[in-house]
Amino acid sequence: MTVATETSTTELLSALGLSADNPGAFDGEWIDTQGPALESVNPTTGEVIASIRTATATDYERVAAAAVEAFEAWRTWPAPQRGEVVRQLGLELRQHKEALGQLVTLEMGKILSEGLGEVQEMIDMVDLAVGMSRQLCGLSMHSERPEHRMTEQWHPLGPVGIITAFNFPVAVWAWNSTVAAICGDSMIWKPSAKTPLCALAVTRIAQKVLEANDAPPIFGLAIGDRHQVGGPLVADRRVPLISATGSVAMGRKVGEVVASRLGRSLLELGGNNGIIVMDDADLDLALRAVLFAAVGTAGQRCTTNRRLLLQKGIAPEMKERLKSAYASISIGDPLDPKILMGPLVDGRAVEDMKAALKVIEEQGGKVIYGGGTIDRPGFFVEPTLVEASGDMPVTCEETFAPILYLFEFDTLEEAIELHNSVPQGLSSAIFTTNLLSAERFLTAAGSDCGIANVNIGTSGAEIGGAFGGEKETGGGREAGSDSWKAYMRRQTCTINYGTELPLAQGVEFDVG
Ligand code: UN1
Repeated sequence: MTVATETSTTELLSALGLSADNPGAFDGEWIDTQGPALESVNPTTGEVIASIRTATATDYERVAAAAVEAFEAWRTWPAPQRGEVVRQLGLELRQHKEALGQLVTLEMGKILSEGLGEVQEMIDMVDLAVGMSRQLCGLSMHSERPEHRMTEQWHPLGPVGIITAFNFPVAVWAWNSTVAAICGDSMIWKPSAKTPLCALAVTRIAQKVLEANDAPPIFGLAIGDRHQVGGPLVADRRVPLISATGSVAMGRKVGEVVASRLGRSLLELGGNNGIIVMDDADLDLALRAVLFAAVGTAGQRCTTNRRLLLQKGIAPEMKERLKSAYASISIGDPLDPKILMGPLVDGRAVEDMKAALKVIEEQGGKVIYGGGTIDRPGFFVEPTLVEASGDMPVTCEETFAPILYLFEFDTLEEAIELHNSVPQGLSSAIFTTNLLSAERFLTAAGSDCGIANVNIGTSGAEIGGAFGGEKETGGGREAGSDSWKAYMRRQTCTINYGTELPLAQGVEFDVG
């Protein structure tokens, strides 16, 4: 299965309702956008796949106004009926899984198995959200006043701004949009400029489902730059929640603007995820997990394993095994099923990796495997292993590339301290067969991350759990568990079914 030829690329685009030149905004209809052309580039070849006419600030305004109107209608639909629309989205996604997965691979560069996995993640989110649509439960409390009743209920929140990154160009939309939809919200999606075709394809699928159900156009889309779309969206007082995925630098700006208008933000930002391998670990398991977590998606997941902390007894063996495993990683066209690592997303990502490697060298890091780029079209680099130490500031930064820093430690206490010493707090893992070490890693004094795993790598989380992290990762939680609460507003209701008006806290306030 490959879409290497020009004809098959055209066929793939047309199977998903796309062409060589596409409008870049949707408000229930495709808007004849007039903003500058944006070219979608295949990172495997460096060639242009298709072009998009981006949205201007005027186009954004149309999408935002439509989202407000759609919200006003959608919020009156019973939640299980909203769930039914989302269920049908799942049927369409199942039908388009192959094509959409291929498009993810073509436009973003992750291997096909991961491209298909990403669409599966959307489908899983749909199934979860459909169930949630019948479980948006509030609490009831006992009132301190006689003949009074207190309850808590959840209402739709409003139009939600969804800002997504290139590395999960479709799944992260689904994390937000399936839940927001069952919660009764409309959406304005601003996808990454590096993966506009994925966003167009997804929105076309969603459009079909909305139209089949005569549903309001809740799935708005505006592809444009930060001046025309991003800035206006983040500052828009009609949008009570901005859910943003991307770098810490981006999240800091978004968070500031949203906070200044007292809106809510849900931030899922950078990770610097560590894996601790204890002397008693099953090394075969640890090795396989580290390979997927560090090399998978060419190191471009927010959950990518970037720091490997090895207990001294097993460090030499693990390093040797890692070096030979890295040497066997097949690098090339991500549509080829034999390939395990595709390209980085663009030339800038390659430059960023080179710049990080320079700093690594200056700070005393030793590259023990890789470190180079690969001489072929597209944006290919070598997966890289670096012997590092705790006093290298570069190891506190997230470089979105397959660079894995190797540290050594003596005790678990030392490992946990080193592990928690970075500003980010997304995902973490320990490999051990000792129950006590595993449990210690999970205590309040253990991992400080939003995700903490035992004998599993840092990436590839299931959607049933709440996804997100602490510290500079931004504190937001998306996907499963009770994350839906971020997409609704809570209302506390006290009902007096008696004929007296007793006041709380025993306050008396009687006239005459
Ligand atoms: C991301 O990189 O932004 O846990 C999300 C994982 C995926 C999601 C990653 N399910 O690796």
